[in-house]
Amino acid sequence: MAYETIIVEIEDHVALVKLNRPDALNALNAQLLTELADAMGAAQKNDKVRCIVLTGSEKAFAAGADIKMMSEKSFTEVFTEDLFGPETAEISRVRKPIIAAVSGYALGGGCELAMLCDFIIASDTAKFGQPEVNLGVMAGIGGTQRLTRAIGKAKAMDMNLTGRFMDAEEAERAGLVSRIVPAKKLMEEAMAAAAKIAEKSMISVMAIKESVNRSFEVPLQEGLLFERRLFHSTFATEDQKEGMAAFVEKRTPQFRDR
Ligand code: CO8
Repeated sequence: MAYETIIVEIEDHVALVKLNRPDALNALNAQLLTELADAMGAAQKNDKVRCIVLTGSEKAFAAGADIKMMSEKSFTEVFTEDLFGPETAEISRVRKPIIAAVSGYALGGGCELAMLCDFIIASDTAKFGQPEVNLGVMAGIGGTQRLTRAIGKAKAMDMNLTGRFMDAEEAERAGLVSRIVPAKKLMEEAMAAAAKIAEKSMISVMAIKESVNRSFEVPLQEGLLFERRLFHSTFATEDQKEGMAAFVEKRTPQFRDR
């Protein structure tokens, strides 16, 4: 598929996916989400890709779902086409890690898209918000669900009910982002984090992603059992033998994803 609203570059083992609707501050429309889901699916299938970085522009990661596209839609339309449901579900099924590198606005669907990723590295200019309430609607891709799990009820209610923005420092304090870096260093930091992940055994990496995500779906004892069994299963891999041998022999492990 040829893309018009995103740019994909594969550098070493990292797929860098850049949202590219500068005139609309990367607002998410049907075309962009279809292309993004396609690119994520392709990255999942591409054996060269071991980690994905999703980013926007310096001014905006994404300023939300495209309000102009949605403004005339009826309930029947959004319900029957399940607006944004299939594409976002496809992105959430990607098993390789996805890092969101967020600069500027990450609002509404933009904040939700960042939360669909596995962790967020934010520039010091990042602003997060769920301002849908100002439009007479509400969040629809996780702004009341993933955000609540990430930052707790008090702040999630505050963000969703008042529509206020949260700066990078507050977002880091609240647990929404994993690190803040100066705007100029954002891509360098995100690509370095991706390169570090790309050095690991993909089996460990995918199992870790699956296990952390499982913690949101099941009670603690079930999650701990799931985690322990996955841990046990890593002992069936060559990479476990290699990783532990390398530690004992004081050398760098050579993982082969086996
Ligand atoms: N949709 C469409 N166009 C947008 C959007 C958007 N979300 N955000 C910005 N744009 C456009 C503007 O209309 C403008 O275009 P034009 O030049 O043609 O008028 C251009 O981008 C630049 O924007 P501004 O001139 O407004 O730039 P400012 O720097 O003055 O302001 C803001 C930046 C504060 C980010 C401002 O643009 C803004 O408030 N944007 C809207 C933010 C918003 O409300 N986001 C939530 C959208 S609703 C949503 O995300 C729902 C998600 C759930 C979907 C669920 C489906 C299941």
